[in-house]
Amino acid sequence: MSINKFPEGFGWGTATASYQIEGAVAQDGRLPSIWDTFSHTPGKILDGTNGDRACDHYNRYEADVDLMADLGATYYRFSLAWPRIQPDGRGAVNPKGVDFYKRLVDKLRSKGITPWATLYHWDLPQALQDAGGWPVRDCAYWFEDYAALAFEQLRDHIDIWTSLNEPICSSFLSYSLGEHAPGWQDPAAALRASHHLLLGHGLALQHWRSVAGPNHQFGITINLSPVVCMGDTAADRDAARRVDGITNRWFLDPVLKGEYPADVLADLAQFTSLDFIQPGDLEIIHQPMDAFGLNYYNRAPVKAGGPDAGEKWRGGIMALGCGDVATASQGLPVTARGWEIDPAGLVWTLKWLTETYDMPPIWITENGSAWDDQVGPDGAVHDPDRVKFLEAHFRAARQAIDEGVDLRGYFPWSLMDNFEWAFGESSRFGMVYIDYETQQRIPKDSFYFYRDVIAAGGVEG
Ligand code: IFM
Repeated sequence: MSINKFPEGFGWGTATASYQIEGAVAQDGRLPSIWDTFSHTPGKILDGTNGDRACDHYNRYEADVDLMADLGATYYRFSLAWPRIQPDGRGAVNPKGVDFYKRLVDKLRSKGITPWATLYHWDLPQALQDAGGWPVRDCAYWFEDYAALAFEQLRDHIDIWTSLNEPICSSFLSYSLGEHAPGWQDPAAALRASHHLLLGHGLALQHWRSVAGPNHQFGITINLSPVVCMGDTAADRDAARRVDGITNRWFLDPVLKGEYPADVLADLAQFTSLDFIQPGDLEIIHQPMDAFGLNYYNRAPVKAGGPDAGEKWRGGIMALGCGDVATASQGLPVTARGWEIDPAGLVWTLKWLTETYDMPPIWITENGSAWDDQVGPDGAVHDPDRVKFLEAHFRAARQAIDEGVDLRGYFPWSLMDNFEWAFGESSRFGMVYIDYETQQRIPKDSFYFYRDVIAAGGVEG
């Protein structure tokens, strides 16, 4: 069988995030983030774990980079921990926190791996939450200061900088659904948080661009759940429009077009004041970008619900105006998390983005699946479902390139099992198995599969 190769120079990488892997929460001057507080609150994390130890990557980063090198990865996407770099969220830098990232990046570079930094993957310093958190406008400006400080410290080490990871999660899931830190259930606050996150993104990029060198690249990562309308009535179509509006277009349109979607603004105005959107904000949010990070896991099949609808779409709580929408199913196989496996949705999403927006080059900054992995009697971890998942999605990505998408790289989530937020250590997404007690790392079959794909430059087909 011949190899269907990706373009020359395609970026094969892996991805992680600070709170999910670093552990060492009290080491070298780091102070608590909202996730330390939240995960230590009884009942918030499914298996009662927290990020105190996670993968102890802070102390084991060299071995982890060696694993990446063994994989043949050419990129590593990780996030900077705000409470390590600026422990109080404001004020002086913590040199020891910065030094950790310098050591990490030096090690990456020594292995020929390009570092890709995310500034904010949800670990807001607790001190800033105590001062109001993302629902207050000041938070966007605290973020700008942090962005400036981190860039000043690490600009010679890191070329690719993205502002936010998945702003829908750090707003709606965190301040409305209450599933993520800080666990609020206040939809209006969540909406304000979403705007301030986007404003923070714009301020950060504006600042970075003004001081950048020719080597620097800037962008954002947004997760998309393309909506599939599972009914054929006008009510079904309207439900799909509303869900698509609040989950996808609410984040994409300001960043890529400099405007909020008019239909969503009209929906929201029925429920809450929109006066947090101030004159000039959208111009700030709409910054030129060098890279767009897409996180894709699945699509969102929905239909109109009504009072007797079974499970209401999560947006009913997450965001205003979708309380009557019902979750549906496309009847596809699902992962251990119950997420539909939908590689065709990846092709659709990449093409839709390309056709709808004036896109910078796209990178898949996350895509992956959780399974109930176990170490077998042979000491290995066989994860055929993850292998199949990855293979199907790599093919989908290749197809999208053939169909005209400017896709530059692919970072499966995740390098290794890690602290999976509200699911704790119980949900495993890694290509490397972590024994949390011993901290042993065991590459799974999917690791070796991915290694072969990277070495071959593509998948068989
Ligand atoms: O683990 C998360 C990651 O932090 C953000 N994107 C989705 C992943 C799987 O839930």
